Amino acid sequence: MSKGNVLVIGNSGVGKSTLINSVLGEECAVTGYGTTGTTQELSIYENDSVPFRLIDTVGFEPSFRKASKAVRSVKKWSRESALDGHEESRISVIWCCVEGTSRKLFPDTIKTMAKAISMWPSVPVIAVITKSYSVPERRENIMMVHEAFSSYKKMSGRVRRIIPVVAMTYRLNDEASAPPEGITDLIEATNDLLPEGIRASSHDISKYKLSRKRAFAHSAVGLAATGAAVVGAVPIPFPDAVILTPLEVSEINTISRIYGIDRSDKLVKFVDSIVEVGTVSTVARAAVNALKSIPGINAAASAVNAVIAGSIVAAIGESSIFAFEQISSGDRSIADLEWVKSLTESNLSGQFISKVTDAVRSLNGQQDPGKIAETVIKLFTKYI
Ligand SMILES: Nc1nc2c(ncn2[C@@H]2O[C@H](COP(=O)(O)OP(=O)(O)O)[C@@H](O)[C@H]2O)c(=O)[nH]1
Ligand SMILES: [Mg+2]
Repeated sequence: MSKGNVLVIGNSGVGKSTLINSVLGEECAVTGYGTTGTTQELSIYENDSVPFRLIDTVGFEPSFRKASKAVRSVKKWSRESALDGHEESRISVIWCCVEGTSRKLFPDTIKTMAKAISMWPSVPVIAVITKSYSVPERRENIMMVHEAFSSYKKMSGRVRRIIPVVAMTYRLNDEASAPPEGITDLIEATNDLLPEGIRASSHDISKYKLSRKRAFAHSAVGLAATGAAVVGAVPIPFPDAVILTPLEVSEINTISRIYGIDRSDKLVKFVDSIVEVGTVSTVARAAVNALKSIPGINAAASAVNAVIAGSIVAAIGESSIFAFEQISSGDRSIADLEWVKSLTESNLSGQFISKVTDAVRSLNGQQDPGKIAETVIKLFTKYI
């Protein structure tokens, strides 16, 4: 398959590698061809689902001397690949990465980027604002980047889009985090800028975007389940599942943001409805009782409780992923509280206890919260 090449530039530490990982997924491969001798300055990644490679300019630094070394490496890569008979070594899009957490853009950074992109005169540019954790500051960040880039004639006409992103969940504290955001917009915008012959169909891009959202949502469930395994690890009979409420609210809100659901009173009611089902602690009690009566289970009470807590949060997370997918595709309404309640209930009954039992058995007393989360997630995940 013919592919485009996206050049990713930005100072070291700005988040290029994290961004590339987020766009392509962890299963992306480092491409082999044409990189001999340039691996210190460049790493090139791709996967089968996206019609572009990502070229990470590892050696890009604000000093123009270092940046130009990276630029030369890219040029060299293009040339050598072309000589090798690879026609697809032309740069199709450039991502200029700047950090959203810094309040001002240093002139040197912009100047170096302007010089670097002038080496590829007609290639469209997307300005990517990385680490854009603060939603209220986003608009200001976009203005700042817009102004900084407009002040360079060479750049101003070339920046087609300014996209703020969070590439990886950023944890503010136990109850609040900034989930990945902007990544699927960036994928779509980049595809739109590719030459026609290479561009993926909108159907394929939608499919890929959905798979990225699922990956982000599952990782959010993983974080929440790990937190639950920590909170739940107490040696007394399972306490009221209310102790998991803050974690669950944060988990469900995170998933709603990943699926691009607008904040509204309706969303608050929707989230409450899911949590309410989880706090009906009969679920946990039933699980504890069931586990007690099964011969051969002799894990410590705290280990069992940690598994139950992790399982409740994992089950709620899976219900939420399913629910928000249906809502974002327009198949269901956010006002349909009865539907989401029964959906959540079904994930917390029936098979729930047998899944928890399996998890307790296979963990065999291991108390590491990360391990517990990993095990219960496997049992509750439908899509993988
Ligand atoms: N939580 C979080 N951390 C990030 C994000 N982007 C970058 N980082 C962190 O910032 C640091 C530098 O990122 P890296 O991708 O290595 O930057 P590079 O030098 O441009 O490749 C690393 O510690 C990353 O974990 C993000 O979106 N979320
Ligand atoms: Mg890097």
